[in-house]
Amino acid sequence: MSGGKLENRVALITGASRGIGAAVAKLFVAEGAHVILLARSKSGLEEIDDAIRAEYGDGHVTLMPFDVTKIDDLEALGPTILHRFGKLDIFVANAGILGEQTPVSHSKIKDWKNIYTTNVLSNVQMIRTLEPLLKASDAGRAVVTGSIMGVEPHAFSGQYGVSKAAVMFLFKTWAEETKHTNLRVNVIHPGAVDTEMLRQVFPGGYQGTGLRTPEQVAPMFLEMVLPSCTRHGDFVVPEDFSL
Ligand code: NJP
Repeated sequence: MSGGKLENRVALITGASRGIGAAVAKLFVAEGAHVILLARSKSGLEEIDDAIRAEYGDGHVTLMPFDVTKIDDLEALGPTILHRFGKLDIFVANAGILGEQTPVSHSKIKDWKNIYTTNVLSNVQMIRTLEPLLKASDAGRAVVTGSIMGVEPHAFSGQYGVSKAAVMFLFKTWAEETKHTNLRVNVIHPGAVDTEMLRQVFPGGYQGTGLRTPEQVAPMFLEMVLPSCTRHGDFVVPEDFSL
């Protein structure tokens, strides 16, 4: 909104049709950003758009129904955003899937290829196509939603853990490559968040401590994309969380 912390910023948020990405989108709009929401589900995106319009009015959201596994088509994302908006200030790399929960010895190569394409290769392609825009911004910001499962191995979650370890390493590497630019790149560990993905991991209900709502973790993303943010190449974790 006018006078918000993200006034005049244009933000791309992937995985914005529900869960963490949708909550981040609402917070960014509340702070004055224009958000480009990307996910496969058109109806999911429209639902978030309706909720944002009801609260903040028209003109704050652009919907981009898209499947990030279409790697070759993703190459056009940067030029498309440049043509439509003239710039991009913020990239939230949040889309992700859980993959199959199965022992490595029983897992199928086709499932590994699918999760690696969704969680890792799509982000390589987005970095390739978006970096020129983010570097051209006066305060380009990028964050990826990481996971503790990519730090500590969990039985039966190999596909997810390996893909999350890879994408976090990817963003840390990108941070090394951009440390002398205006761009700030960080990895956010949200902890356990009550979303569809968590319900897939714990179909009987999450029994651990520290469960948060998507709305409770969204401020971590806001902090990392503010023009005033100086953190770079960091793992960002909730206050009561240690790695
Ligand atoms: O999960 P969920 P979260 N192309 O399933 C989208 C990480 N994380 O909010 O395509 C484009 O509600 C999907 O949209 P759709 C996690 O690894 C979570 O929890 O319409 N988009 C939806 O919007 C992930 O990186 C926890 O199905 C695609 C979104 O991704 C991020 O948080 C803990 C897509 C997934 O939303 C958000 O997940 C943690 C594709 N091919 C990290 N495939 C947690 N929840 O506890 C999926 O440490 N999407």
